[in-house]
Amino acid sequence: MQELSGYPAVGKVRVYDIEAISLPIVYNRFGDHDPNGLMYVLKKDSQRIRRKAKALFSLPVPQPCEEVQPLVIRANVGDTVQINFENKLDRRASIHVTGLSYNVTNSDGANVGYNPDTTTDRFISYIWKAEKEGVFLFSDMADTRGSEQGTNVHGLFGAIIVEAAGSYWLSPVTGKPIDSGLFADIYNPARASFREYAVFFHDELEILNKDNEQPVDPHTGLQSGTTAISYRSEPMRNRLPLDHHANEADTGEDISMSSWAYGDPAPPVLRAYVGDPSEIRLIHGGVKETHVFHLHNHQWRLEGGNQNSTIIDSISISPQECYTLDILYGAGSFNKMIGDAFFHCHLYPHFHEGMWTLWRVFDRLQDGTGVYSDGSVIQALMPLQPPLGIQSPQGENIT
Ligand SMILES: [Cu+2]
Repeated sequence: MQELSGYPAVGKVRVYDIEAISLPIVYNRFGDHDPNGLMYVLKKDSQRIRRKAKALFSLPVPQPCEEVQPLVIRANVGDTVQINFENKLDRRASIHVTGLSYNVTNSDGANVGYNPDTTTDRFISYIWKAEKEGVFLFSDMADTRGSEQGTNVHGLFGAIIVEAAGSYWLSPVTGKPIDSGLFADIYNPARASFREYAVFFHDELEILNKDNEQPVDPHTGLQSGTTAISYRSEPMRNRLPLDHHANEADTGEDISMSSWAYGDPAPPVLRAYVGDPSEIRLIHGGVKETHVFHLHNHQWRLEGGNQNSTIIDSISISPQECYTLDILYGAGSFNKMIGDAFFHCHLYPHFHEGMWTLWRVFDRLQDGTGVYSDGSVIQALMPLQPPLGIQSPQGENIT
């Protein structure tokens, strides 16, 4: 008799060709940047993104490149993940995953004790087993220093998200399958579809302003640090000088963080239609400080899926930790809020130094033809659909 409770997760081998590259990373439209940025990128995207990033960096005020973002790849429970890693840096590098199973003698991405050295200055393959759902950080273990000489502060980290067996993931903008990306719409024949948002916290960056100088806070005249979400940062030091009423400083959250007044913040804005089931995959990519992720208007259970678990709206996250936040009642929460909900690090210096952005909840269809009040185009957002069974909308078989 068939064991119904033990539905087999029939996995497949997913192959990702990943490079580590160096490029300038621009953290916001004000030109704050790390000239020595590092990132993991899919090989097929590498040259295009690097070219675009360099062109935008060479503008009089360097501008961010949308595609420069921490690499997020996905797999399903039961899959084997093969990482073909090509190191394009002039230093040894690796990819070490935290939380998935692998053979420590060939896939650790580290050089530890008597184990074989699985860092590389050229090429190496790693095999990971996706055995449980969740979000898992990967990072460079060839250089573990947290200083500016190390690789972490310059951005060399990413994540793999393991979905339920049988899931597939589509672009929220185009509805087409994607190979990587911070945001995805997740479909599964046996589950409700949901919006998925990877959010990386990252701290104590090595940032120069548009004039290649250490940024200074206009209020204090002191040097200003920079904290980031997903390679972007919106420090208040840049917004304050835009205020037309300097003597009536907009210090309240309702104005100082308003996109009506100042435009959207640099870190990626999460987007949904009201009521969309939503999961935030929160990742601490840095190695220095603990942060407190706080999301306005929404809550989740400390232990997702456990009806007795405490309901919270903030969570402390330490370096290298990851959490899945399964948002109760979906986007807009029980009160069906529409508009922008802030989220930020609740340590106020970090908040002030750029660690905040928005979750934008729409109440009507955005098909790419709408415009905001300043005339900028509202990017399309595909409505979540019921799952389509074993084929994606493009007709591909899903396993
Ligand atoms: Cu913080």
